[in-house]
Amino acid sequence: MGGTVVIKWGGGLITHKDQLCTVNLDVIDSLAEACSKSTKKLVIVHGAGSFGHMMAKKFRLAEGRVAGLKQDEAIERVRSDMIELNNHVLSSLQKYGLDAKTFSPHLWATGTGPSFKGELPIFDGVTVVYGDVVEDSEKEFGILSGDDIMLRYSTELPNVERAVFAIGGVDGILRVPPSKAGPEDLIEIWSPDMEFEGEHAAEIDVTGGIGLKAARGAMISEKGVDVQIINGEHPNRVLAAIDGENVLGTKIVSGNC
Ligand code: IP8
Repeated sequence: MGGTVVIKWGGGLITHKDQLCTVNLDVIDSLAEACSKSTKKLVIVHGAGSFGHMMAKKFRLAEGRVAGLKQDEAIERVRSDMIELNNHVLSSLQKYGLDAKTFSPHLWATGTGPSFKGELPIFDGVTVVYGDVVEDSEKEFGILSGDDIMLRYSTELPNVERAVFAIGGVDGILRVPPSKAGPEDLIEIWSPDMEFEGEHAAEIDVTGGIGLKAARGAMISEKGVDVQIINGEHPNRVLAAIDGENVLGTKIVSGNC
């Protein structure tokens, strides 16, 4: 067994983002199968997609308590929808023979953003966590993105070899929005001093889209951990990225090297 690899399964990859609570089981199975072929110790962080963002947006959950909105019901709904999505992830991992255990963040994490609090749970087999609605000492509650969870796991666990962000629909960070991009627009090595015109579906997405992944990726790489963003629809790329082989995608470098 090699070192640890922390991998994000993007919410837009594992769900159909524009239809409430619709899961993409084929993609989940192909990701689980790819993960089962690696000998690395894995931490899997999955996003929310249509299981979290739509309700969170409607009830303004990322802002914390807002008077006049039925937010308590919405919090329970999003948490239970996320457990449902996580159950799909876990069953698929088990189907491919992986011993996996989930730690729901609302039970161990508080606060949002890169310095959220809580001791990071870890399991001997595959550790699974996800973006969630968590308590917050100032706002009462908020949305903790899987991208922030990626940051802390990738930089605080010992022996992390690399962090991989598997996303849907694109091969990595593109110079121009995906709708206008050709293959030549893929940025193969990105650092924070390079501009790109990311498309962020702010009308659906309550966290940060590709911009947040790039920002957290840069913070991870600053600590000396390799970071790659890849298209998770290609299982061969997922396995190659986990194993540290050369693969089509965007490598993130901190800018200090
Ligand atoms: O999709 C968001 O997590 P992300 C979590 O990883 C919720 O940014 C509940 C919207």
